[in-house]
Amino acid sequence: MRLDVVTIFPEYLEPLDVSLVGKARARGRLDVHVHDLRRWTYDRHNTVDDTPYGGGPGMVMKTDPWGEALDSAIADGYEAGAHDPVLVVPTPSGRPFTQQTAVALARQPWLIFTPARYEGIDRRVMDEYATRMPVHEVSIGDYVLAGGEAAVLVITEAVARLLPGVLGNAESHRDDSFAPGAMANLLEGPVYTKPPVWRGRAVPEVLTGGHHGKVARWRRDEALRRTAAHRPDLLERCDPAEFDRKDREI
Ligand code: 6GU
Repeated sequence: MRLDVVTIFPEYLEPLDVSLVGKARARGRLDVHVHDLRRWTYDRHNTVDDTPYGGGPGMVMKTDPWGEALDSAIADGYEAGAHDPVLVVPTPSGRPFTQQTAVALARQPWLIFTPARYEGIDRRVMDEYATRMPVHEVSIGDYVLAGGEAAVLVITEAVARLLPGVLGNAESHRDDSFAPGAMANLLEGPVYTKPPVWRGRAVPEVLTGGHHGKVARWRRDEALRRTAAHRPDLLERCDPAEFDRKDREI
């Protein structure tokens, strides 16, 4: 997968060299290109923003630097043999970014991120690129960040770990909170490892008993308990008949 990021803070994307995403790059699963938006400015102050038409507070990012930066990144990508770019626009006014979005983006060969600062990018930029490629405006939650760069890191990590050959164990995202399947819409319950007793606290007996059916049912019940406590809204999406069916298997 090719990733392009156009930003006025290229150094903000340095964590993409680290950890899982860094490994995905080292293994050749991810090809990351970070571009400095200010390269596409021609005045002494490298201006990327201006006052909003119609008045109001804050500044709006200008059309020309974005247009030139995106044209350049797109041309580079095509020259390198990439196909079918998808534009991912982080914005608090986007559609919610969910595990479903991550799965959909992980299937794409090429993502171009446009993290903005200030009050956002002049609308005409995305209207223009939407005529050439899919444009997904996404929000990572109901709060306001100072800019989209942190959202790019979040989205990239969620997507990269889904790419084939990136996670050590292909099974490790099967039981993820929000992964599709029997545990869909449930949060993951508690986990334990050695030693069997720590500061007088023993690991739940069922986990050391070797009965896989009982373990599965215990994990499901703990997941339900945790979901009820932390995300009661998710329980409404569960189908109790599905649990009954699973229980009969055990
Ligand atoms: Cl994607 N960007 C910004 N600036 N704020 C956000 C966000 C994105 N998602 C939630 N808040």
